[in-house]
Amino acid sequence: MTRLHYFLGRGRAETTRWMLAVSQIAFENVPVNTPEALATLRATGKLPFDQMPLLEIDGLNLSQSTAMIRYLARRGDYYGETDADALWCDMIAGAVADFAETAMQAAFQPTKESALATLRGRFEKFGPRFEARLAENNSGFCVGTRLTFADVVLAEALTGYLDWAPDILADTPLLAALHDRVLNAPGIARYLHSEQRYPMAGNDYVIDVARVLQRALPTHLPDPNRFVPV
Ligand SMILES: N[C@@H](CCC(=O)N[C@@H](CS)C(=O)NCC(=O)O)C(=O)O
Repeated sequence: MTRLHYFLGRGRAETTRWMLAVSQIAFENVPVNTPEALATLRATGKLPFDQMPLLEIDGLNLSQSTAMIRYLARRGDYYGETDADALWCDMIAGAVADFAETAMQAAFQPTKESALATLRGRFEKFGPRFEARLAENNSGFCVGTRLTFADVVLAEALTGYLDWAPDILADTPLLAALHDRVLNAPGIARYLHSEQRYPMAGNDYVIDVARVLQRALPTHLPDPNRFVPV
């Protein structure tokens, strides 16, 4: 069985979940929701850098979310047709990682207003560039003429922005169409409606992460050092 070990939330495991979903690979979310569970996982020796997520698949222990999505892209033929396609997939996925980080950090911001301002600023930088790439490629996909992992991670990141700013794709119709296309891919649609899909991160998730990692909370939350060992 394919197993994905992570907190009870989307975070850095979510792109891997979308790639598993599009590849129609059944998987189990293994929740790591206590410091003890993390210590036990670390003691298995399966985390080469002591970090989550961990993906157990094909008898391998995969670390680093960017390596996971590329492994799944090669495995499922979502890396384009040519070396040039693969290069474009990597360039776009790299830009998407920079863009997605802002959505991932939004729940950790002190107010909804500050999170939204940061998200809108980041979208103004990257949104038009992704739109231009889709216009240039002119196939409805970011690379070549069929779905690649670049499309999947871009749609996942856009979902993170849309959760906060539902109007954000109003002026980028090609991006909006790509987002729809990926969300309607059979494996993705099924996953998004399944119990495996975690809700958008809120304070509960922020607190859970700090508790599991025994780290300080963002300073706007009460008693920010409550999980820091004394
Ligand atoms: N670049 C890594 C980042 C992994 C990472 O920072 N994981 C965090 C949880 S989201 C973690 O395990 N932190 C504990 C640590 O670094 O010791 C990836 O994308 O997988």
